[in-house]
Amino acid sequence: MSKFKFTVGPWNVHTGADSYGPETRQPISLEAKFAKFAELGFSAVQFHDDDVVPNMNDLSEEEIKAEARKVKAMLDKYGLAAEFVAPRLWMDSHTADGGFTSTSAADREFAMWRAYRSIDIARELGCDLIVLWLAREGTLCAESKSPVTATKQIVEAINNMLRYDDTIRVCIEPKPNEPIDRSFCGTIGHVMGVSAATIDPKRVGANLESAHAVLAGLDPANEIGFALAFDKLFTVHLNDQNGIRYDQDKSFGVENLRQAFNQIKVLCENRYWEKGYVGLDVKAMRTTSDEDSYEHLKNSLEIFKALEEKAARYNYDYADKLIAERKFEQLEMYTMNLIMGLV
Ligand code: XUL
Ligand code: MN
Repeated sequence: MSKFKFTVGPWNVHTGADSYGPETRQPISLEAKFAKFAELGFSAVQFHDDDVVPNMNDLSEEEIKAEARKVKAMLDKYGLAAEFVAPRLWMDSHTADGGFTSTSAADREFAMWRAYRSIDIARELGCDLIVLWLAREGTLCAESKSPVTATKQIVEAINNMLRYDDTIRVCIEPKPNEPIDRSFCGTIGHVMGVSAATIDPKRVGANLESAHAVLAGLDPANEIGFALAFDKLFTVHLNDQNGIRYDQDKSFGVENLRQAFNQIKVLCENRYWEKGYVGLDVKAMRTTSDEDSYEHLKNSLEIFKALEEKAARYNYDYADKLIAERKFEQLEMYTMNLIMGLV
């Protein structure tokens, strides 16, 4: 039995299209996804604003809330909670140059409108968390934006959200690049700086995604630890990534098992299960068939739980003794043996 509660987004079951080719699988309805998520043992669902209300740009504020209530009823039917809502500030023509840091004032206003509506939707779904994956808050042309102005714009956008709702929490999911060349807020360290500069730092935290840390050349477990040290790890997106390439969203643990183990180890040592959900931001390979649309989720859960069991068996007395004697070769081999199933 895992101590953790797991979440997933509708985008984690997708049709297989990528930048170079069309769909390879049939689309699946939101309700069918909910049914399967519940069957697989997920406790909650993560959403983009337009996963909940697809045509939201064309609707009034009241109509958006009414649509969100329908999705809430569907969640209730399957015993699922909503974990967070994230404004999708990268698909719309208004966000071609980003949202909060766009060079167009009208587009910055649109981004705030979507952020406020995301809060409204979160409230209707019964959750208090907004995730900001700042997809295009950076540059393609380095000279197109001032990094000082842009950083202040991000802080101000978050302040506006905190003012709009007294109890909502906001967390940034940092990523160093892709789709933009240079991000303004690429690591957990950046997020902590932005958080500290807001009007209510306690309500502004981080969502660490394993693959994004790897893309930044950093260790995901240390990034998780850095946020935990400030009590700012509001959620996680666990997955895996083969080095500094395009964002791969591989199943958790399939590239680097030791790195995956250490993410779980730091989460367990800090009783993260009392603080937040474990989100699995994983995607199926393009070659996956329709009938295997959920295999990557099952695999990620299975690997997580197997590593959690190993973390629970970690012999801290033995490890402490080795650390005191600086016998790090032995400590490393003990850890490897545990992961390999030899102890
Ligand atoms: C992008 C990414 C997104 C966010 C949600 O790399 O991870 O799926 O997690 O907006
Ligand atoms: Mn993510």
